[in-house]
Amino acid sequence: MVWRLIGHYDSPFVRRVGVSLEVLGIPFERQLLSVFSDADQMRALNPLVRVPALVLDEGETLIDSTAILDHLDEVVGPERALLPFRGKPRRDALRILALATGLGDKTVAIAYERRKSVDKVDESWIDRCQSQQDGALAALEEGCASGALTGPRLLQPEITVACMLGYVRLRQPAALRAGRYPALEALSRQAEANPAFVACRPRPQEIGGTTEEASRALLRLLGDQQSR
Ligand SMILES: N[C@@H](CCC(=O)N[C@@H](CS)C(=O)NCC(=O)O)C(=O)O
Repeated sequence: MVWRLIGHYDSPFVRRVGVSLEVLGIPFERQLLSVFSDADQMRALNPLVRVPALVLDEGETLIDSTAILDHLDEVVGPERALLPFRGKPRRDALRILALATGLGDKTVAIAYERRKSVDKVDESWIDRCQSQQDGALAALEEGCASGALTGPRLLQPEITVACMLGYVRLRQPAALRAGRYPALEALSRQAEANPAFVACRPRPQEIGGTTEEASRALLRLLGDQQSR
């Protein structure tokens, strides 16, 4: 039985697992469950009712993208692993991942806050999340500009940063004003053209809204300036 990745690719956490599976050449299928409309089925897979989850062939289910990626690296071994095995390269990679996943967390938090009715939305909370996003983006831009993210292979830091940037552009494009983060924009452009990323583009039904809204959102994710 082939492994089953649970979740939509509009989630950057699901997408980074999908891209990693593609990069490593591990076959998998996907089950499009929503944490909102399929909450009961999701709870059976993950008591936290969150995506991603990865169901292995023995029926064991892994939850949380970091734990799933750790397993993939263990399966393929240190030569092909997407994270350096030890020492300073590993610590540096983990710092980039912390900044990138934190950026994703803050963007998800803002998206969920905006799901509330307008009179309940806490703008001061959103401001705080946005300043945290700005801090993470500035640090990632610095790391990327200094060559920390431009190795010859697509590794976990590049995969995760690019997935998070795509998600920010999808749900909160104003946070990534054109020209502000040139090194990150270049990384994202290059990653989105990679076959592993192309294979893990969210389809309209994974983005939501009307077909036209979803198509515009996908163009935004891919870096198209006109569709903002
Ligand atoms: N730390 C988790 C974060 C996953 C996450 O935030 N997933 C979101 C979708 S992007 C989710 O399932 N949200 C539902 C919820 O938290 O209620 C991971 O890396 O897997």
